[in-house]
Amino acid sequence: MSAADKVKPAASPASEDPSAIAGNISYHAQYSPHFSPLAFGPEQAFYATAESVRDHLLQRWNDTYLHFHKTDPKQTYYLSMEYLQGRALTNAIGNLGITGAYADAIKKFGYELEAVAGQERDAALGNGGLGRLASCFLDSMATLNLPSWGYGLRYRYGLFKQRIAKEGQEEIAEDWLDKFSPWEIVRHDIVYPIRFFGHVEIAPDGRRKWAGGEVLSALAYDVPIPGYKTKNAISLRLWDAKATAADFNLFQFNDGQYESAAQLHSRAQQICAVLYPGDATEEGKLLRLKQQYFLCSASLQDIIFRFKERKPDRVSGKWSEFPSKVAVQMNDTHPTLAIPELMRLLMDEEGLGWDEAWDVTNKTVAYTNHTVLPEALEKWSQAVMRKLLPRHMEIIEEIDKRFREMVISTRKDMEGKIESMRVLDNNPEKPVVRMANLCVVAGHTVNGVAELHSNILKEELFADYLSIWPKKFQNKTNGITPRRWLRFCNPELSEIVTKWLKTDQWTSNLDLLTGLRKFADDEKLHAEWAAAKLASKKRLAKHVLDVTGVTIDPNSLFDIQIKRIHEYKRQLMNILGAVYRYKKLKEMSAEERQKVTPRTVMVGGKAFATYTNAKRIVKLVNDVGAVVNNDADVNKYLKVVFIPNYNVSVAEVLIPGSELSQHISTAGMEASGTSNMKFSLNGCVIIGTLDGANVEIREEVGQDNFFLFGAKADQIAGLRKERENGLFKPDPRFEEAKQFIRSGAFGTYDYTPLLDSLEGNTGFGRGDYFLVGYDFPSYIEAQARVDEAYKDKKKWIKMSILNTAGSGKFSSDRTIDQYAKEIWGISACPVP
Ligand code: GL7
Repeated sequence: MSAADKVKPAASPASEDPSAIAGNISYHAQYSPHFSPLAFGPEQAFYATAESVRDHLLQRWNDTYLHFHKTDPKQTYYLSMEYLQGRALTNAIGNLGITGAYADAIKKFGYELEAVAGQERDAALGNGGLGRLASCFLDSMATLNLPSWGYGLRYRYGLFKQRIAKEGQEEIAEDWLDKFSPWEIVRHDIVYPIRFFGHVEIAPDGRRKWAGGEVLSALAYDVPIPGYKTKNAISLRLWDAKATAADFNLFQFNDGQYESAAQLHSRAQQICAVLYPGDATEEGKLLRLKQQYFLCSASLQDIIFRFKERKPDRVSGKWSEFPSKVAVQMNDTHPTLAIPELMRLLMDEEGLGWDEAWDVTNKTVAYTNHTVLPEALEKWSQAVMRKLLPRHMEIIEEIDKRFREMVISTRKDMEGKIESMRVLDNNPEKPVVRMANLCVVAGHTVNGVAELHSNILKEELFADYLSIWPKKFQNKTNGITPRRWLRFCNPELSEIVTKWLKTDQWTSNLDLLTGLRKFADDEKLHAEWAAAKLASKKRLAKHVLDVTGVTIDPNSLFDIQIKRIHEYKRQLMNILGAVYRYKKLKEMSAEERQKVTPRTVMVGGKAFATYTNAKRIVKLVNDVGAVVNNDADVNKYLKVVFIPNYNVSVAEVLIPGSELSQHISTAGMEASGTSNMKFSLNGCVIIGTLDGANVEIREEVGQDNFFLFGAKADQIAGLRKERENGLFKPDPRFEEAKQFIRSGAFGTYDYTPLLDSLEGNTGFGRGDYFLVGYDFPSYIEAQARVDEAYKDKKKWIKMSILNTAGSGKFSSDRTIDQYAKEIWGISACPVP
């Protein structure tokens, strides 16, 4: 007998009664064919519970689909190559308001909800902030009842799993579909042909027509996204690539040529195999471009299908209606091919002329820029584009030509700028298509993701376009969903917030948090706040012990930096600071040490597999930790821990337990950052530069509750010049920290190349391009202010409360509401 047999199975979707829910879980345990009926361990309990929750979701998903169909509102389609969904169970039952009922139901099988939820694998179909933002946006779209869907790719392997070995980071394929995902529903009825290669023909009616090449199928998988306290559930539609039976060469197979018989099948598998295939090789580049086109073509065919489905009498003459029914948002340049693809579908399939197709396309698509880093602004080889997508290349050339003509005929004064503004870069050595330029030229709106970033776009990156289209550029400061990032990940603090605000409405109206300000000095609140923080710190300490074997002290200051490892994010500055701290501790007497604020420095994040310096940084953090944590003289006062395999569910443990978090990028380089918002919301104080959303966070929480340091964005270019001219004089503390590492204090690994990147004016080191040396002294001084502030417990808790109280602006509900009103022109469409 399995544990599931304790409860009588019930096939009907569970109500909110724990016994009925338990019956439904038992039903899924026994009648879903995934596991032996004899087994009902925590893992089986998770899958059965998830399938039971899915029944609720499907009901809502269907109702929402029908409601949108009937009312035919304008709908937004969010195109993104990345979604960092994380786990879904806790979030789903939380949004549906059935957490208590499910917790009770699961107890009937002898399990705790938390343990069962902990069995779920993270869906990591993204890299970092950009992908997680897309997932927060979906949560807000559903919660605000907006008619909007997300489109993405169903990668077989998501972002790699990180393991820390002796040599540093190792990457392992993340098999999130190893068993199956209980949240996705395969839609065998939703399939579109996707062509690659081939050539352009002129059809008998004179239209241009793309023909030949290879044709694969895009098959839809829907992941229902429930809104919080609403009946609406929207769709994240993920495409998988398939070849058909007709593509299987039975003759060859019977002849023993197994591989060539299934060639197209294996090529189809490659398309959705991994997120970010390495693109050092030509094959890798081609595959990445194929992925992008696959997403764009399948999504646009589907969007047009639904446009027609909602009103079958819509005739092709009515295409001018399309932009009043459809908004397409491109999440960075990755889905730029949506532009030529929509043009192609409208002209070649639907028979529109260029001008009409262009007008429809322009009114439909908008583009969000997420970075100003030159290496992230995509450029595709014209030759590769022409080979893979010959018809699209023609369309892009025509867009480029018409743009140039428009500038010449209307803006004589801009003629000198045309070469840098145009879509094609025809440099004979390396002719490319500039995707960001294509987005700006073709889209109706371009936005940045924080005030500072949007200003940099207007004043620098896209300044020339601004003078042509002054109204095209907007700012939409990023946000995070308060459900996942406070309500569900930090139940202790949430309860306190609800209690003191006397309402739980803050969960969907985050501005209400300002109501906490008037209690910022209340001793009773302080006691409760401190107790909640300590509970979260203990949970965090347990995680650290489980994954690293290092014991950390919950009474020390928990100082965390978690994000992708990148030189511009300056984890190296953090670790140099820790090295400096360690050296000073070593030099102190035992009495002197007793006055020191004990600290646990935690760093987590993945380094891109081929990014050598980032991997060296990971190794350095681990090496420093190994020495410091085992040094009995000082390890009461300092520990340094590298948290392996940082992902969404690890963040959900780390952020609630944080007290200080580091957002210390070189000013002007971090477009926004979103974990800074999560930390601040959870009552963590930030040490940071005036970069990205830090600027706005500091404004909202108050400058006394933010540890600021470092050069400002408008100084950076000048400082780099200074370095190039040999005018920079490094601070002795900076030299001391580097020298200590060079001396071999942290082992025999050769850190010379990494440290050399901070030296010199040019060459390998790029002359400390990220200005670690320049900002180091003010960083160390800001850290000293942190140490002092932390000694005054009352002061610290007040700062913590005021961070939470000032976080209202950073709800993704606010962000999405602004997109809906100011870019998309859509309104709520709640299921009655
Ligand atoms: C990013 C930015 O680097 C990050 O600052 C921003 O918060 C995020 C969402 O807008 O987008 N851009 C980018 O390419 N990645 C990001 O995280 C990977």
